[in-house]
Amino acid sequence: MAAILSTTIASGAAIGQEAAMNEKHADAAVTYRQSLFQLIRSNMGPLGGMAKGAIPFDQAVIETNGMRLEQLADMLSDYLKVDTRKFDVDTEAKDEIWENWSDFEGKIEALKTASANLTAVAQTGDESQYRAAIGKVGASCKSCHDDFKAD
Ligand code: ASC
Repeated sequence: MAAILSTTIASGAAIGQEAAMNEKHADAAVTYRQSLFQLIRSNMGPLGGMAKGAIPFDQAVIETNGMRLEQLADMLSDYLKVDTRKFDVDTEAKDEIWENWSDFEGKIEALKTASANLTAVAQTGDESQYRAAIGKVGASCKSCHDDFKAD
């Protein structure tokens, strides 16, 4: 364990991260993490439409997508831990993700919490709470993008 720890520190990566080994590894990591974000986006899309009033509230969709968002959020740490900073990859992921890894993990936790809350709210069937609960999920997306996404 001590040997693993010192090796990790010497390579400059924080605990929980791993440096991409080569360009191919880095490119694959970008493809996989962008795929995960696309699934998050796909599940967030209808919820955003409901919160805006563009489509009617649908309890079943809110419950399903809330559960999926929690599950997808649970994968974020694994898919983002591959540190691609040393490679010339086409990415909107900011270096700060790996520089401030514990802050980044805090943002992931916020998405998990907001998603679990959304599912719980949908299960109550109290439509008056839907918009605010969706808003909390959207706010967790934005809070992370503000710090960690280049756009
Ligand atoms: C979405 C989406 C995001 C977030 C963000 C919230 O639906 O695609 O990136 O919500 O816009 O502010």
